[in-house]
Amino acid sequence: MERKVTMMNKMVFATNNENKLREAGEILSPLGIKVISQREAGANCDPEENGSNFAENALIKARAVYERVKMPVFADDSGLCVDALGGRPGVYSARYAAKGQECGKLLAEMQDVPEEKRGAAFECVIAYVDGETEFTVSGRCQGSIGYEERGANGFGYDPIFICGGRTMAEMTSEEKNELSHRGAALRELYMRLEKKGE
Ligand code: ITT
Repeated sequence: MERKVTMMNKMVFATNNENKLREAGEILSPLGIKVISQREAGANCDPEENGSNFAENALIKARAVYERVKMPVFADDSGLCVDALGGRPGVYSARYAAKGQECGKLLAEMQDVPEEKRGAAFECVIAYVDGETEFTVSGRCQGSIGYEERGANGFGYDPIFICGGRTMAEMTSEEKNELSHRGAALRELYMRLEKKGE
């Protein structure tokens, strides 16, 4: 991926999550896109994410921030979908457990689930809105749920989500960006924007 998006190089990421902002900056700035937070753009929106899937929630956030800032905006909604829990917590991640207690709650629910049934996927949908166009792109990362928290370089469910033998929180940021659901969706976003600019 060597070409650069030239027609627009500043985009607002509609999130309040500092980890997501850092990841997006690391992935998009080498591609020529400067990511600024909604706060830096003068917005402070936190709309009710009451959609029934990731795409609906991502669009709710992107549209709300676009109305405030009137410049290109993207928003993500992401979460963990666990096979043994019928896809939960999924889109309800943020409402599933108190912040910082996600891993403990999930580990407790999974304690009797055998190794071969511990499959899960991180999913991410990014919505892009610029007043003329809106679209969504998505990314997915397949893995499994561990039995304990491992690693310090992560947030949310990273310490219990295992991919290629390590938890996401045991990887360097560069390794996580390569593999992650949000990394995949951000690269997809870049490709869609590049096509749009041709
Ligand atoms: P915004 O809505 O402001 O973007 P949020 O933290 O509420 O921030 P989400 O609703 O998209 O974000 O995600 C809900 C939770 O899902 C999040 O707090 C994490 O616990 C988990 N999650 C999402 N992406 C993750 C990732 O890359 N690594 C670990 N956990 C993640």
